[in-house]
Amino acid sequence: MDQSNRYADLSLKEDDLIAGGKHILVAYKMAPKTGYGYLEAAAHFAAESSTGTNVEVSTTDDFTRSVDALVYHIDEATEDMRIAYPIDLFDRNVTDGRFMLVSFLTLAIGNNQGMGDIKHAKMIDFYMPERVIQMFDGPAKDISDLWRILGRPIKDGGYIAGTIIKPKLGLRPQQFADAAYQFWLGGDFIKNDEPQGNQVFAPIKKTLPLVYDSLKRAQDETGQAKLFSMNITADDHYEMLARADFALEVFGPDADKLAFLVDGYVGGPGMVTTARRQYPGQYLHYHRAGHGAVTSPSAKRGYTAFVLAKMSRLQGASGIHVGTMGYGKMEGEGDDRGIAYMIERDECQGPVYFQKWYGMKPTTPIISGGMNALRLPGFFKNLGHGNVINTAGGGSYGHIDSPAAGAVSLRQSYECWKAGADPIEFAKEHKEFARAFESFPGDADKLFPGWREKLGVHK
Ligand code: CAP
Ligand code: MG
Repeated sequence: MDQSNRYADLSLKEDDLIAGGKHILVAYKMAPKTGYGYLEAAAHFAAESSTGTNVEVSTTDDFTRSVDALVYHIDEATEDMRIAYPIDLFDRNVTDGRFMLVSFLTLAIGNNQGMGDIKHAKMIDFYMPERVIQMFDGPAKDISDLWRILGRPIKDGGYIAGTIIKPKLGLRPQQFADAAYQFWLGGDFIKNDEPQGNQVFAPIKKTLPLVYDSLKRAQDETGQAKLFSMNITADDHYEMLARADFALEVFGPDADKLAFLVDGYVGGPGMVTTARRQYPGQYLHYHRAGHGAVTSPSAKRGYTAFVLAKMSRLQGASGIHVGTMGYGKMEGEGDDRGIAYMIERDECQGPVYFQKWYGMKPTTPIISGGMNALRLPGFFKNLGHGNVINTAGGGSYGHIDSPAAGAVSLRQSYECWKAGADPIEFAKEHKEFARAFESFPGDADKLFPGWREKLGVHK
């Protein structure tokens, strides 16, 4: 049934919709199945994403039609399809009237992801009007809170050298705590790896007190504050709280140095909001493991990594992994810098929409995935700044001298970029950075050909 006379209005102007402030706008890359007209399929998509189904129903009245989602732009050649969703369509909390991300997803990326007349559709951007921005939680803590704890300027406080306890799984409590101590002797920030939790060989109740002891010893040894991002991911809301409450009790007077990590993609919006609302005093670290299933450029459905990161800021992630923009081991490219800009700035142009955040706290770009001291200078050059958290697992625990040397090499890499220095020349004056060349010779050969001769290193 062609519903384009109801669920499409190509006369609507995007600027008017934005000025009106009454619609959430969503841009998709959409293609219909063979045999379906583009506008017909788009209108059905909008129907199914708002008030309709595949047939007219007798219970529809004029009010219903007033909250129809409307296709307002199509370009079949580029698969560009945009829908205006009246903001009253979306579910609101009975407790405090706020918006909930799950409702945005249920409508904008819900049944429309499996319709018989749609070949594929992927959300590439969305626009939230000011009133909606006001009605999402947004971050409670941001990177300035971490810089303050680290004794840095709370504006442009710079690079936070981090790691992930490796191996990913298989360390018993004392070994885990020792690995943490070793890194903290040189670095700032340690996270659980995304699957690390309460495994039987490393129960949180044994491991965490040892980790806190490592943190205190490293602080005493270095005279610097240290940070730990603890994974509280769990299916059960109360299990999450049990983990978080225990951790806060263990860290006691150092509880501000404890961030909470959630595997937000596999855990879903509810888990992120649980952490954000139950623990507003803690930095909320959003790990996105699994996101590639829908965000990968090879996926024609779902939404992009850009959309995922933008949604996380609305939900209140203090920081989210944004990839390594082609410099690390995960999928990504230089233009992904736009993901970082969208979550850290107060206004930014996305792939389709210019978004203002009206003072909502920024979400920190967290850079992780195959990074080491050799890969960072190129990364910083591409991004244009170093106000990020970088977590390098292999890049720290794979350093041939020690995890602490790995951490120092990461920080030296940032200093090298900031000084605009030539990495080879910089390495001649900075041992840990120089030893990163020998630690990761494959990267060194690729990034700095002839490095051995220049640094006097023989096989
Ligand atoms: C990195 C990492 C990160 C992923 C996340 C891992 O370890 O801990 O979880 O890179 O990817 O488990 O692989 P390494 P993203 O530093 O040893 O590579 O940040 O793109 O979500
Ligand atoms: Mg990991």
